[in-house]
Amino acid sequence: MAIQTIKVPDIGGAEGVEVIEISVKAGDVIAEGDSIVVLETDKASMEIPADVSGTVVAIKVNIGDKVSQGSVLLEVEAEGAAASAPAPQPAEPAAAPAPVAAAPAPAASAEVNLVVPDIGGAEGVEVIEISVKVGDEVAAGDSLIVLETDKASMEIPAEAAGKIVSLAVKVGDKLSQGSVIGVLATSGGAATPAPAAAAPAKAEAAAPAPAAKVEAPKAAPAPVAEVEQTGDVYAGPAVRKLARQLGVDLGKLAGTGPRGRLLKDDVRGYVKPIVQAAQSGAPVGGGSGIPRVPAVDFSKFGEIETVKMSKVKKITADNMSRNWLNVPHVTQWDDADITDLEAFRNGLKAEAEKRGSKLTPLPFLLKASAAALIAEPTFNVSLHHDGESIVQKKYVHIGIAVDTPNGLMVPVIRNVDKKGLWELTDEINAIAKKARDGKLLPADMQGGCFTISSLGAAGGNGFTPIVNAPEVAILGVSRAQMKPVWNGKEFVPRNMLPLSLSYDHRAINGADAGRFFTYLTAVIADVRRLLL
Ligand code: CAO
Repeated sequence: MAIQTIKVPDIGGAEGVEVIEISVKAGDVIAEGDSIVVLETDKASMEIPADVSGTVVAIKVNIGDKVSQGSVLLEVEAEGAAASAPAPQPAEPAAAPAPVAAAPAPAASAEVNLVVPDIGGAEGVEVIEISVKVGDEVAAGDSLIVLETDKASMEIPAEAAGKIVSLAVKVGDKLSQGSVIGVLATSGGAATPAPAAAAPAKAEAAAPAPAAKVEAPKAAPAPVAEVEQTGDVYAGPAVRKLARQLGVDLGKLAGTGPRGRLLKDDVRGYVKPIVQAAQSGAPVGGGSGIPRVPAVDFSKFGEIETVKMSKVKKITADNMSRNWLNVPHVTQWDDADITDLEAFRNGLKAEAEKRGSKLTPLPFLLKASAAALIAEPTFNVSLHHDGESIVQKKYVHIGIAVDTPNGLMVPVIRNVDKKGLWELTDEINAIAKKARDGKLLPADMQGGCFTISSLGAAGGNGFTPIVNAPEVAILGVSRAQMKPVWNGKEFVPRNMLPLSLSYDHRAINGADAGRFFTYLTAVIADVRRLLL
């Protein structure tokens, strides 16, 4: 077995830097460039990427440990290393220069160009985030923009303190060394910036150059490596730092950046309502003020096993509590007669098979719900966070609850009102598969106006679905069954679909809900009504 150690590379001469996060555990398979630990000084945080691929055998540091260049972080059984082969020496990553947006030496207070420094020779690197806006005051070391290649993302911090006068880039632009990011009016007495471009690591004696942020492909592993596959959290150092300053657990947030990357705005968006609620005098935590369920040692009563919740389950749990506590729910029940719909669907089954798809009642329910949202627009709203307005939506996007091995996911089907049954069928099948494969992107789950939670295949007569705020209503679908229905003269057997409609009583009145439900069940009972 060929064991290699991964050590702290050159981190700009910083000594005794704290380990704030360990992104891997023993047994994990890591690839070269994967983030393994995050270090933080009082000025900067930096991700240390692996310089070898393989299986983690042992973690040699703990959170809170202080490390310096050369400290051993991990032992890794190197990939593909033959059992008999001599253990290769761990590759010592070369010193990685810190990327800083360099400005020519300014006078005490002057306007200077912010330019992309040496980024390891990478050309045409995409801007994926702009962390500042015109007028912002930045300190030396504050992140200006984030660049991302297909291998790594890197933050470009300001070399000097000052005020952003103008920005010359936008998200999606492709930049290389020397590209102008914008203009900075330096503050008097600001840190003397390094000469333009190639600002080598030791730019600031006190702040270790965020060496891990630099990509020097040939000499050093990728900086600020993507953490998507190695840990729960995909975020750059500046976002992590902000989260730590505010006490936010990034594991609880869903990123809205490219490929689910967490942005500073995600952190701010999470914190803002909590602060607003606190300032308004309302008790934080949804206004519940309810005592916690006491902790119980279940092992006293028999054998137990404690299993960590997946990230999806944790997010779902938080969302459910938030929605349950914030939304005054009302649930109404009704049965829709799907005898004719089922006859129509069964008649289409052969055609569906020929198309290679499976036609269930769900696309019909999507279509009918879209029509009901248009007929009764009070259901297609969200409450504005100012507490004084209603946002009326002119589009019809509907989420479907999908049961996945990781937990409940709610991908959104867009413009349901404009799509036909086959298109919806294909889309449901594709998005449900994507959800079960764990490949949904944040954008796939955003923008819903209404949700359908179908437990029809599982069974049950009815349930009270929880509104998926900021939506204001959700339809629960239970198992259809034949029931005797009085037609005015006699009882006839009809295939009845139990539906439960939960809604936010702040946005929707019982009378609105009655109209919506009557319309919905009528359309389901006779889908020809969709043509009217
Ligand atoms: N009554 C009776 N049968 C039903 C039915 C209903 N209401 N709804 C679906 N069925 C049948 C389907 O017709 C299909 O049977 P056939 O193959 O004979 O036609 C079978 O049940 C299986 O359907 P399905 O579940 O594969 O497909 P779907 O389109 O109904 O649902 C999806 C797709 C993705 C919504 C579903 O797979 C799923 O994940 N449901 C769980 C949703 C959930 O967990 N909700 C709870 C959220 S709150 O915890």
